[in-house]
Amino acid sequence: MQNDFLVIQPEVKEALSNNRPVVALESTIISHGMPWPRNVETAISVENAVRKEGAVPATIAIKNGKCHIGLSVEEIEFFGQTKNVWKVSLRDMPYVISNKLPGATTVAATMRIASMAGIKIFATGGIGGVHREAQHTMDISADLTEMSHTNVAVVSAGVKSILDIGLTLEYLETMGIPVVTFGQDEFPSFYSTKSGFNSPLRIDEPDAIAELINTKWNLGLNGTVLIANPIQKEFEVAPEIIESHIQNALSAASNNKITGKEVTPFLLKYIAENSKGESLEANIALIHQNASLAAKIAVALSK
Ligand code: PSU
Ligand code: MN
Repeated sequence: MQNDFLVIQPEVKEALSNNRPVVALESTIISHGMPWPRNVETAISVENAVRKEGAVPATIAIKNGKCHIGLSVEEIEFFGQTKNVWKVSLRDMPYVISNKLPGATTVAATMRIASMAGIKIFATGGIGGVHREAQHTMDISADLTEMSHTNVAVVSAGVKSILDIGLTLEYLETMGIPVVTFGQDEFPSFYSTKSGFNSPLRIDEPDAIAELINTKWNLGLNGTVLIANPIQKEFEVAPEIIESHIQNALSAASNNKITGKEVTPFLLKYIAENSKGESLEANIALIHQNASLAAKIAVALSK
C-alpha cells in the first residue's frame, strides 16, 4: 500500500509484501506509560518476544511529519527519553504530522497507522475505554470508536479498573466488537485475572482466534476483535490493593483538575509511582505476554 505519510522499516516492508507475520506495537506506552529507562528496555524486549514467536515487530510512532512503522533502537531511545512528546490519538494526528512534531501513538492512532500499512494485529498492555463517571464527563476513549471500524485485531490484558469495566464491555457490544478472553471464562482487569465480569467469548487456542478474526473480516464486518489475555498468576496484584491506588489517583486527578487527554496518563503515572513499582512490574510482564500471544495469532493469520 502506498502512502506518502508512511515510512516502513525495510524488514517490516519485506515481511508484509511476503505475507509473513507482523505485530504492531504502540509508543504511548513508551513515552507516557512508563518511566525511563524501563520503558526503553521494555520496548526492546517486547520486540524480541514477538521475534521469538516467528513474527516481525513494528513499533509505531510519528516523527518529522511521517508515521514510522518499525523503529530503530535509537528512535525507541528518543521516544523513551524526550520530554514533550505528544500523546497522539486520532484527533491529534493531523496537527502533529503537519507541524512535524514528535508523537507517541495511542491504541487508536497505532491501529489506524498499522491498518494503513496492512498490518493485521497489534499488541498492547491496556486499552482506553469508558471512564468511571463517564455519564458526567463523556470521557470515552477514541480507542473504542477506532476499534469499531479499523480492521486490526488487538491483544490487551483486558481493561484496567481506572475505567468502568462494565460500561466499557457494554460499549464494545454496541460497537459490534467481538471480545475474546484467552484461556478463561472471566474477562481480566489488567493487574488481575478477575474483573467480576464474564467474558463475552472464550477461546483457548491462538489458531482458533485467528480463525475468528478471518471469519469476521471475510464476512465484511469491519473493526477489531479484542483479545483479552489474562496476566500470569505470579504477577497478579490483588484487586483490593489496586482499587485503593485507583481511588487515590482519581481524587488526585480531581483535585488537580485533570481533564481530557491528560486523564489516562495522570492516573497511570500516579498508580505506578504509588504502588512501589508493583504495578510497573505487572505492566511489563503482561506486555511481553500480550506480544507473544499476538505473534502466535499473527503466525496463524499468515498461514
Ligand atoms: N491504558 C493502559 N496503559 C496505557 C494506555 C492506556 O493501561 O498505556 C494508553 C494507551 O496508549 C491507550 C491510551 O491507547 O492510553 C488511551 O488514552 P485515552 O484514555 O486518553 O484515550
Ligand atoms: Mn479520554
